[in-house]
Amino acid sequence: MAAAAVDRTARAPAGFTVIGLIFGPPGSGKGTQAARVEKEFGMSHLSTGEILRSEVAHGSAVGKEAARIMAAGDLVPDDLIDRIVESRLSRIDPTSNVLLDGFPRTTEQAKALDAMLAPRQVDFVVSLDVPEAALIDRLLHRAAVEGRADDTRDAIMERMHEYHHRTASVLDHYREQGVPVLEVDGVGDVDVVFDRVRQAIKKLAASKPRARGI
Ligand code: B4P
Repeated sequence: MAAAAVDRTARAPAGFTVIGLIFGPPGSGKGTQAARVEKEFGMSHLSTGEILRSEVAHGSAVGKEAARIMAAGDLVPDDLIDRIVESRLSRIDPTSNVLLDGFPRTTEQAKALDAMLAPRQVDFVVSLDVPEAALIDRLLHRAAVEGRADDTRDAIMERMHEYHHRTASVLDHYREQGVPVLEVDGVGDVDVVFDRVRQAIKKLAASKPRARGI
């Protein structure tokens, strides 16, 4: 029996002009830089961390499930986050450029995103590089200023562990697919780091036809 044909044109994410990811360990400045990239390149910014924190603040069913996991510094389950991202992507204007921040964080999530975007692929990954000691200092500083539930010393150490064991390998997934990974030094003043990010994206856009929509 012939397999049912899949109408890929019906999947909104495949229509996006450019799809970029901002990637890095906890505290590397993904959210900080994503806000600037969004403004500079007119991209729709989707942060899974922000979505989860908003669900927690609203006391939704998702928030109740995620709150304890996030406070411990663990990653929320892949199937939950995949459903959130798929639903949010389907609500974005398909002619937009999209910047995903904090997703994917596991190879399984990366494969789920591949399926959501097929037959397209991610166009680029910006990877922020910051030494662990500086990451811990930044997060402890944020703890003192904002009091975020997952910025306790124990939760920070668990987040670093999860990053090394489950998230770092996501970059290999994209390198194996030939997706450009733009490695950016994330140490220095926020504006200095952003200048590096901007130059890296502009250089890519000038050389890769698929990234010219930015
Ligand atoms: P996120 O919200 O993604 O948080 P993050 O990794 O800590 O922060 P980010 O790298 O964006 O750093 P920021 O700009 O804020 O995730 C939080 C949690 O949500 C995860 O631990 C997990 O539990 C859950 N989650 C999210 N996505 C998930 C997924 N896909 N799967 C499963 N679970 C998921 O910067 C950090 C601090 O540094 C700030 O105080 C900032 O002001 C400062 N800073 C930034 N740039 C700086 C610079 N250049 N110099 C000095 N300080 C700087």
